[in-house]
Amino acid sequence: MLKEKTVSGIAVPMLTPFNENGEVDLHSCKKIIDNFIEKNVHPFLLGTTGEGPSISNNERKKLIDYVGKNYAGKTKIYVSVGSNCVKENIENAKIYSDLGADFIVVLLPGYYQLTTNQIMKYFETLAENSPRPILLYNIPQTTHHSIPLDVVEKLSHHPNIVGLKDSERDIERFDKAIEMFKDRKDFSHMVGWGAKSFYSLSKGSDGLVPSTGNFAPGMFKEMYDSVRRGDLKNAERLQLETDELAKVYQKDRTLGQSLAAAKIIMKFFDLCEPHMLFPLTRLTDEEEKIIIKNIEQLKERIRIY
Ligand code: ELE
Repeated sequence: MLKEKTVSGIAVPMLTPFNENGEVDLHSCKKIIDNFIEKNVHPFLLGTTGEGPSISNNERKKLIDYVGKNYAGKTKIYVSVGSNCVKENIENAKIYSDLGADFIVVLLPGYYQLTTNQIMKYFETLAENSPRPILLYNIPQTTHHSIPLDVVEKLSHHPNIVGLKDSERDIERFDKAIEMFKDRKDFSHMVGWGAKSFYSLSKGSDGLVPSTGNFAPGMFKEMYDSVRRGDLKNAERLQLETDELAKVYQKDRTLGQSLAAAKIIMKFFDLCEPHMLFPLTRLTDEEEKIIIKNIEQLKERIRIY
């Protein structure tokens, strides 16, 4: 039986809000997810942007339980698994599915160098054991492995594998993958590279996973809708504007520092406090002030929504 295409649109890799004790702050989760739902985008929990790998198992379950209980059926809930222990990933895929996840987004274990066959077998094992469909998550920046596209192609025919979320910053790879999957009715290409959102959508990608969507979800939804209806000019304008927003927290920062900076912007929009989970830490007061100043200035020129 042919799978149907189930993954498209905008899934925002949600920054996880914490209180000062490092516990997940559910009150802020509500504000963030209500805003997503208002803008018609979906939450993607426990990803790279969400400090997923730093969060304890109990806190992860608390978050998914809350989101499942309050939002299942109202939005599509994506949740990442990505420990180096395969057994734990299988268990978590089951637990998260029971708690309300619609899709399990699977990272590669990054500790040992894996062969192509091991990568293949790993994803097949997860797909066979996950009660919910899985997406392959390619992010060599953190897992130190790139999932080869011919492996993705083979896996794409598995009945429980519905898409690729690609965050590898390699434009040739993007071109090849989009060409490979754009006409497939049963497998999705999701873009984990904010700066290439418009480019990829206009070539045939199915959707976006942009970190800037945490505080500007409506702008990405409008970009997506604009491409779908052929208004490329408007979509391109939104790309340029969201690029400017991304620069405020990403330019000249490590990935971890950029997440701390993004939380300052979240605070500016009253969406959450800027607490980070150790080993990531907050920025200095001086840096925080500069970010606020920059975002205030941008807000004069760009409608952020
Ligand atoms: C993506 C990229 C987002 C996000 C996750 C994600 O957090 O798990 O360019 O910042 O939008 O991997 O990191 O890229 P930008 O999937």
